Amino acid sequence: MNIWVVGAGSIGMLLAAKLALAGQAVRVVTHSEEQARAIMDEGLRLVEGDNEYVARPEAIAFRQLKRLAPAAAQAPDWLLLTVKQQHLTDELMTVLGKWCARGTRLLAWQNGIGHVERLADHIPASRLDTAVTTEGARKNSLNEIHHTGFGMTRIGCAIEPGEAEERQGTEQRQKKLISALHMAGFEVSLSNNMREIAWNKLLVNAVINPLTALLQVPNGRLLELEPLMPLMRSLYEEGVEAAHAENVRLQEDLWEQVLEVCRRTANNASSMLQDVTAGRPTEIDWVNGALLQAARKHGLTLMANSTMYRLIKSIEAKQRQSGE
Ligand code: KPL
Repeated sequence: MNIWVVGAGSIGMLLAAKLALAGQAVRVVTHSEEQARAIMDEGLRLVEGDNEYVARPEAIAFRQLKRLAPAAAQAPDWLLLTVKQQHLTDELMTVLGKWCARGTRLLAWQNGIGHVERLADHIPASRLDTAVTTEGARKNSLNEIHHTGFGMTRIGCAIEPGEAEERQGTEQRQKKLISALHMAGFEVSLSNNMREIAWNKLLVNAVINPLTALLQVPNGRLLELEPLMPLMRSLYEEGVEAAHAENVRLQEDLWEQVLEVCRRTANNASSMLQDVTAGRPTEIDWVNGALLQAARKHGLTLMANSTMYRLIKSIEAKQRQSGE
């Protein structure tokens, strides 16, 4: 299969490396030309347990991709969109939309919520899928990725397909991608309720991500800080309130799952901690910020989530000021 991975951050590099090692034709679309060159010249290194592998995907910078005229003959089967929410610009979505008009399907891997609505302005809804994953990875350099925790991934249509015929064609293509992901060593299943799955994961991220970023600790340490537990619980319960107001059904054992993710990914630096450490903007607007926005529509106030939001926004502002 011909697969393009757009966004060479931790999840993008992990997917590109493992799919290429499993024999798929992979092209990575990077932000910088420097990163594309590093991958082309030296390959994409994957560290997994005690093993190290070198994958050889093709790499191209977004600036070059923009210059290519989309042609059906070269259109990939899949675009795996792995940029963070803050990098989902109109320009990027417009370029990807042109490829999707040639028959390509797009699978969006963003954390949080809100991206489906933005993508649907550029990509036909019938070609748009979303993924929710708990894979853990850390980018060590421009061309080295460390697979820090094996997780699970659910994929499915971003918006439920209408016609039965369309549904069948879609499912066949999704199953083909799932089989490629299985061969690459990922645990993946198909879902027909991605909105619900995204919200369930959102509540996990709304507890773990801001707290790990503020306290500068890996996920597992949250469970060892006794004074923190009531705050974790408040963040979670406010999330439940917002989800119910939005008519989203949550898994009954979701609180247990929050704790389980901390245990299972104990040594992981959450994506928000990685962003803060690197001085990058975070995904707070699409995680706790998205909860606040949903709550506002129903006249709800989420005190704990609002405090997390303001603290992370303040860190971002401070980093911007010291970078000026
Ligand atoms: O999704 C994650 C993230 O870091 O964004 C978790 C599940 C918290 C794993 O680190």
